[in-house]
Amino acid sequence: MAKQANSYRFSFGPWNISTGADPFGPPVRKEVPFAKKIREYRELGFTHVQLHDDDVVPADWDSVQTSKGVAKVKKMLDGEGLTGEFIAPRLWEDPRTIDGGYTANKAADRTYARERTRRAVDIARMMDIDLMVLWPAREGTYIREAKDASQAVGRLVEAIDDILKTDAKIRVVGEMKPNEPMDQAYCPTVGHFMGLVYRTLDPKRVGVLIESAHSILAGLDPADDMAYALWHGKLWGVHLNDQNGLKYDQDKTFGSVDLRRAFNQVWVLERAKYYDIGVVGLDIKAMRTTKQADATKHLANSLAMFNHLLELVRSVDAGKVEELRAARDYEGLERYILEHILGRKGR
Ligand code: 3MF
Ligand code: MG
Repeated sequence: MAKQANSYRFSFGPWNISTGADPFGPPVRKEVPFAKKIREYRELGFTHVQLHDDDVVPADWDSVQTSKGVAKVKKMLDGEGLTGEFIAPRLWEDPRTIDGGYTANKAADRTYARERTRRAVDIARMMDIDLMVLWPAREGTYIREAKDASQAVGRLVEAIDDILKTDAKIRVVGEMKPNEPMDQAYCPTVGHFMGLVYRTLDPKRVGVLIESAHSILAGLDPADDMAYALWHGKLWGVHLNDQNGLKYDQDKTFGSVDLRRAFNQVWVLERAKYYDIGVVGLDIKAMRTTKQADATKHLANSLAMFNHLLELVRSVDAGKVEELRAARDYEGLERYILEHILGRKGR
């Protein structure tokens, strides 16, 4: 279906409809079957589905089972008029990835990670998806002495090269996060990852996905991180959400902590005509207190906030902003922006 001019497309991952289990307590909502989740997308205003390899088919299926399983999911998505946005190898749950995937100390574990990733590329190909997301969850350490950090960086580049060699069309995006589950990730920020991009076999096919909360956890501003990646022509995915300070990764509703920070993310995306580049992805957790019947409200709320902020961004008086910039009147600019966000137009 053709996309309307200037209109954004939205995605979320099936894991965003969750049971509410956390490290301190069991599920509080029922597991919603995958097929039922898929039926929610259109109704909520989403057209694209973010997928891990094992959201599509279990990781231990052989190639025959895998092809059949993938075809079934592809048909399910087609039937709902949905498109897969990306495939991400889920490298952090298997016993062989306890010490990391690509950077594990044990050679057999690294081999598992690389094989599983190649299998994820095959799944992407079967689903007509040309984007692979790498969130290097356990590629880091709890203590610095555990691994050789320089060697680990090289291993990350080799793992990306492996993907590029497996399929001539696949594009790879790194989704960087500074901590959690690890104390320190080897590639903690977008900037770090960009430093690797140009050392891969085919930099044209390697970019980044920026998650708001991950930038915030690194003490950075997500809008500036996005602008940085956009300058490189490398922002091919976003995970919009929000984060209240430097603690565990919260994946809160977009704009729910800091509306101005969210406004600036939308502003940067809009100025770059991101609607022609990629899909606006959300990565949001429902509160544990959320009842079963409201298990998708956080997604609807985030989408609504994006659209409200987009309206504000599109109604910014660009001339006025330029005038205030030229006069170096940033106090005036701050007032204008705050009043604008508050909807106090013309006062
Ligand atoms: C962790 C994340 C991940 C990634 C996902 C797809 C489980 O903080 O954000 O969610 O988004 O693996 O890239
Ligand atoms: Mg994410």
